[in-house]
This record gives sequence, C-alpha cells and structure tokens, in this order.
Amino acid sequence: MPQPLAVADIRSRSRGVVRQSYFLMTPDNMVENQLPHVADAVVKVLATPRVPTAAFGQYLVELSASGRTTAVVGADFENFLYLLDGSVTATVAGESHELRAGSFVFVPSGVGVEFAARAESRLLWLKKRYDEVAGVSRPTTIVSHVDDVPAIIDDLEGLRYKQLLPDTVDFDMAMNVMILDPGTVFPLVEIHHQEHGLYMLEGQGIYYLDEDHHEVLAEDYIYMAPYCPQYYYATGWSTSSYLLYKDVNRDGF
Ligand code: UGY
Ligand code: MN
Repeated sequence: MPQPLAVADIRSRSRGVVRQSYFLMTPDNMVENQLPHVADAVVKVLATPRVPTAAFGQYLVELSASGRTTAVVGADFENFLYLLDGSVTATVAGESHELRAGSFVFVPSGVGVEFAARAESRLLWLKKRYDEVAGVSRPTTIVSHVDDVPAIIDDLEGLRYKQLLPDTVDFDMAMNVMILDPGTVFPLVEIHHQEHGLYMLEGQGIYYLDEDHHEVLAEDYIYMAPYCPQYYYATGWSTSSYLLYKDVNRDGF
C-alpha cells in the first residue's frame, strides 16, 4: 500500500509559483507534452503567449536517441536552439550542422529548422515572431558553440557574460549566458520594458522577482514579464550560470 501523503506536503515540496509579473517552474513542475512533427521526444513547454505578456515560446525538448523532427518546424518564426546535452544534427535550409553540448543555432524568420538526435539529448528551443523594421535587414543564420564566444568581463566583480548573438539592430533578441561567482549580487534592482526567459544552467542563487525572493537551482526556469523588478544573488559554492533570453533593440511598440 502506498503511504498516505498529505496534500500540504505535496505543496510544500514545490518551489514553483505563478505570479502576474513572473513565474518560476522547477523540474518537478514540468509536464510532459508531445508536439506535431517532433517524434520520439518529450516536450516540456516552458513559456508561451498563453502568459498574456509573453511574446515568445520556449520548450525543453527531451529527445530519445531516435528523436527527430519529421518536417521543417518554426518556419513562420525565428528560432534559437541550444543543446544542453547529447548530440543532435540540426538542418537549416538543407545544410546540416552537428551539435554537441553547448552548441547553438539561430535561424532567422521564414526559414525553419529540422533536428535529429544522434544520442539521448536535451535541447532548449525558443521561437518568436520577428519584429520587422522597414529599412533594417533580417539577421542571418548563426551556428556556433558557447566555448567559442568570448566572455565579457562586467564592471561588477564576479560577473561575466557571453552574448551568443551579435548586439546589432538587425537582431530583435539577445541570448546571453550570465556567469556569476558565488557571492556575487547585482547591485541594483533592474526594471526594463523587455521580457526574459531564463534557464538555470548551473549553480544556485536567490532571484528577486517583483516583491519576492526565490531560491533557484540548476534546471529551473523563470519567465519575467516586462517591467518585472529583478536582481540575482549567486549563492552556494560553485559558479552560477543561466541562459537568458531578452527582446532587444526595439522600442516596445
Ligand atoms: O540584461 C539584463 O536584462 C540582465 N542583466 N537581467 C537579468 O540577468 N535578470
Ligand atoms: Mn534583466
């Protein structure tokens, strides 16, 4: 016979919360889905425009060794893939790229992408509609690896970051890896008109979101709405890093 389990205990074991200006989803909160044209894979849906302020979708795709797309996906959107672990072939406009942990691919709007695992793999997939501006050309495809992107040392001691995409106005999105030594704390509460999708890659810390503090750990996901007050305090004994989506280079209209 299973042991009786108090409902209050189930609740107390969950760190997940959903608030008006943010949500925190931990691995225990993530629910399995399947998506059309993604075979032999479990898709954990993180952010979608069903959160009224969210203008992007982000998915954790857990591929079995035979996991793959069965058609070009995301062609009406720009797409960003980041391989957390495993080994995947991504194909963009007929050209194939071998991805290993830390590889990433940016695909501009109108092209779409296909992917196929070569081993069990976990892929973060973000898609959004491109915010077109007359006279500004669309960005082009980028395939690279996080180790090949130099870290920028911030003025704040203990903080460095990698801009995986060029910081030029053709891009309407940034994907940055923020890297913090334990004990490092942002010295100000940021409030900005952009939104964030944040995936904790490693380490732990305290995230201040709106009026609340939350302990966050590797593999947690946070959505932050525009204007959500925020700062991070890296705790524990090891480096914290997180992959951070931000809509950039547009005026909010
Ligand atoms: O660039 C940013 O908005 C970044 N510093 N925010 C964050 O890490 N929460
Ligand atoms: Mn921010």
